[in-house]
Amino acid sequence: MTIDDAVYACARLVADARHIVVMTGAGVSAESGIPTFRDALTGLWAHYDPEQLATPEAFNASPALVTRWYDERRAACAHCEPNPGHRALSELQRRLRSDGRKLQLITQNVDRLHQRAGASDVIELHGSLWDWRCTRCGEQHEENEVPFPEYPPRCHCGGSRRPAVVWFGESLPAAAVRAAWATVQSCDLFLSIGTSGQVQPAASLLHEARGAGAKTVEINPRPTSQSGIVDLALRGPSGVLLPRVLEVLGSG
Ligand code: BJW
Ligand code: ZN
Repeated sequence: MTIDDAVYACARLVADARHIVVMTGAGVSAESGIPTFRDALTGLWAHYDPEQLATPEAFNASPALVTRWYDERRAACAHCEPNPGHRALSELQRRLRSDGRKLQLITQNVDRLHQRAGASDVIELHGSLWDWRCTRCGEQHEENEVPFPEYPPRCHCGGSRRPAVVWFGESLPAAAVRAAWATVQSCDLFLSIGTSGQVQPAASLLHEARGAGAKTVEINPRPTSQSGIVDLALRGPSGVLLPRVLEVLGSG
């Protein structure tokens, strides 16, 4: 199948669906200039493994180092803009809604670029770089100023603040899990975009969707561990392919 055929096939699935769930990963933000989670870290961070840094153990051992890593990523995100892939998904969500249909976004990303592109009701499975909470009193704040004056940032109670993201070994936010698993049970099309599908339990949502009888589509420049089980795979960057799907839908 050529890429044009795949784009048309995807547009047909979208046109026929009533309830679409889109699950995104770091790849959807790559064209905004945000490195994917498993891309090599650069500069000061070149010697670190992101899977080691994104853990409660790393934070407990080196809170200044870990909070600085997150603060630098937060500052980098503040200078990035949503790309045509984010905007195409928001536009599709608006179009479906005006048609009495539904597109529910579920993201593993912590960058908030879907929301900045105008998407609404985004389920954040792994939290956000913009929310921080105190490890002593538990108070949570949205922090829009970058950078912090010190690492780790301090709460008024004297405790250390940590990013309200989900690290390895931690539970996902209960409300997000409930909402994500519930919406997938009633979807008829599931799109997995820009994720390597390596991290659980997020990766299992595609299996849940298949179990519920939904068609499944993957959009990714590279094959993933889930490529073998999807109904349709589009090989290429989401910032190019999603606007093409929208264009085909628009032309009828
Ligand atoms: C493009 C592109 C372009 C490039 N266009 N695409 C069952 C079996 C084995 C292990 C486990 C299990 N259940 C739980 C675990 C443990 C663990 C886990 O899954 N480990 C695996 C590594 C094996 N999971 C957990 O610990 C989770 N908690 C949990 O399950 O609690 C209960 C429990 C605890 C302990 C034991 C058992 C149960 C929590 C997971 C939290 C993940 N958090 C992170 C960090 C968030 C904060 C931060 O950003 O620092 O979330 S890890 C990281 O991975 C981040 C991401 O959201 C997540 C997914 O990564 P993603 O988005 O897929 O990115 P990449 O980089 O992997 O892939 C990018 C893709 O984009 C690639 O495919 C590219 O090709 C593609 N791409 N350009 C489209 N232009
Ligand atoms: Zn506090």
